[in-house]
Amino acid sequence: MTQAVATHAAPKSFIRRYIFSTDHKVIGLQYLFLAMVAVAIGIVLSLYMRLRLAWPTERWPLLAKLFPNAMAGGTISPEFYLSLVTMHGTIMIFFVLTTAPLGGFGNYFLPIQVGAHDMAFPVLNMLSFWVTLAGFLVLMAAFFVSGGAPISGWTAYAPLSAVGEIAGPGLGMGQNLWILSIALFCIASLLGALNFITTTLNLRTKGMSMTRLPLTVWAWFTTAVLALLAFPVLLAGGILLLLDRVGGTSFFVPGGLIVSDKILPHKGGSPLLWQHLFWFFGHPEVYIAILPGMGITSHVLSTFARKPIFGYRAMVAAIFAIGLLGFLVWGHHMFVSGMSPYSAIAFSLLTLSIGVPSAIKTFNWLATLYKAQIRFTVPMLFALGFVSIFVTGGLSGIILGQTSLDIPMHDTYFVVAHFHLIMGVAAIFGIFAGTYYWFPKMFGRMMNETLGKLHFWLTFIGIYAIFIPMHVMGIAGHPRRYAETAGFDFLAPLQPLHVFITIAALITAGAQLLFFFNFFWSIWKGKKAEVNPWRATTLEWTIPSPPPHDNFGPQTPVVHHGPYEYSVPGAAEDYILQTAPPAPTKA
Ligand code: HEM
Ligand SMILES: [Cu+2]
Repeated sequence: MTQAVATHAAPKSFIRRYIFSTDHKVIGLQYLFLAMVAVAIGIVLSLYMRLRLAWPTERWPLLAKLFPNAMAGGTISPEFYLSLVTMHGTIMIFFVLTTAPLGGFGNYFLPIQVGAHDMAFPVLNMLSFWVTLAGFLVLMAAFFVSGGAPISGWTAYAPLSAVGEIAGPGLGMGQNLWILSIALFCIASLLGALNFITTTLNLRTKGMSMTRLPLTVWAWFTTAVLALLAFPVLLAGGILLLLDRVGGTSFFVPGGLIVSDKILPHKGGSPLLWQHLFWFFGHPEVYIAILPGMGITSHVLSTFARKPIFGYRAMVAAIFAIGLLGFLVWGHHMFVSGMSPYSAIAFSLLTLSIGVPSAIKTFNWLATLYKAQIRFTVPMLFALGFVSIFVTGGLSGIILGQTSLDIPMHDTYFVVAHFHLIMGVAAIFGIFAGTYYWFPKMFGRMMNETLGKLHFWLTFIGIYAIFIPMHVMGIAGHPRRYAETAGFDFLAPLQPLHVFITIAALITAGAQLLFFFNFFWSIWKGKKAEVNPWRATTLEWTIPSPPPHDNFGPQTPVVHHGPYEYSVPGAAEDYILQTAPPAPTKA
């Protein structure tokens, strides 16, 4: 039996259809395109940094054209380097890793995968995209105001971020814009999170019990819960920081602080308070970035291994455990802040305990692959790459989670290597897996496999070439956020590694052009996609590619099967759609 529902007709005008659309699919694509613009800018900024690190005395008149003020004379000053670090980190974390996996794929596919016609609150959904875009534009504006972009890093540690331009370039208007941008982003993410949670709980179609949800939906749902609990803390912190800067308050600035020979008028605030607020958000944020990637990886591995995901319930429990524990470990970013060793032990133990659900997930991914007839498609390669990078990045996490090891390693390149692998690149691989997997559904055409495979191998090898040497540099004591090492004799022998990393980064970044080309070329010229090109089981593969405005038409689908019924003994084919009629019960 199918259920009839009241649906609204597709809007006619171009503006209502593609610009101010309330259709979750259009909004999902808007988020994806925003993330693509953001990642391109983020990569360019990282290459500027890499060039400076490899060849510190070189002039770059051509590159200076993009930043005529900041790069007057064609060189990157240490201050401008810090602006680049700040903007690169902020863009990547917020506008790429939060925007694409949750805002992009979550919006597009969560309603379809639960069998709904749209999100629970379509207008809020539209608003959340436009507020995100406003946040992005405000952040970009920081490059163009007097003083330029802030230099306080993506963590905006006080008092540097709190006392205004007296403390350095970019800390005037640039820092204000940064705070405003992040505040907008927080508001948008809250609106989005409400939608994801309500849609998952209330709009599931008939037969779609919680245990029949694809693991992607579980991942987006958990991520939304994290977003709902974490972003308000950052928002509050941001407002207090702004008040310290413009309202004369002293939340984060200690009394008697002297900057540039002047005693500041602030009294009795605590810089550590900012660190607590920031990381109470910041650690869950790294899970907000990576959990959707875990969901996509589970989904894609099962599809192309042609086997049910191993331990479905354990996978759901592990996602929840990671989400919950993620709120209890923020102190591991503050081991050197003078905290009591007793709290450090608690934070350390809790941090290491996240290894348990992470290991469960990894074990189940490998068990899913065990004795499988794997189809090495491009999305599958990226999902396998995700597992590889997640494990590599996780291993250095076990090292940094221990106070005794973190204290010497803190703020070195070891940390840069760790977080880029576990959060940055793993999440990016999840995004790539999702893009190659769902492209046929979103655009009705296939991406080119050969180009995709070339893109995968260049990126996979390139990423390791960039980030493995950084571990070595960190152990040798190379500090992070330093534009150059001249004057530190013990770092001189590391310079060839810097050159090696920069060349690897240039090649890896170049390889991303293959992806962009493949993406846009395939939208218009790719081979036409069938309804279900991967022979997959979940609801999005039962409707046309691309799906019509109201997804399922006037009827909602009825679900009779779990999400990963691959290679079921006795079945006619090696997959069973979730909507296939129920198996006849034996008499
Ligand atoms: C081609 C790939 C990338 C390269 C070559 C690259 C390079 C860099 C460099 C050179 C730094 C500055 C290190 C320092 O001086 O401390 C940095 C910092 C950072 N990157 Fe990346 N990056 C890449 C991708 C990403 C991605 C995908 C993310 C997403 C999470 C990311 C997030 C960050 C963050 C959060 C920081 C720290 C900013 C701060 O210290 O405030 N990066 N990256
Ligand atoms: Cu953390």
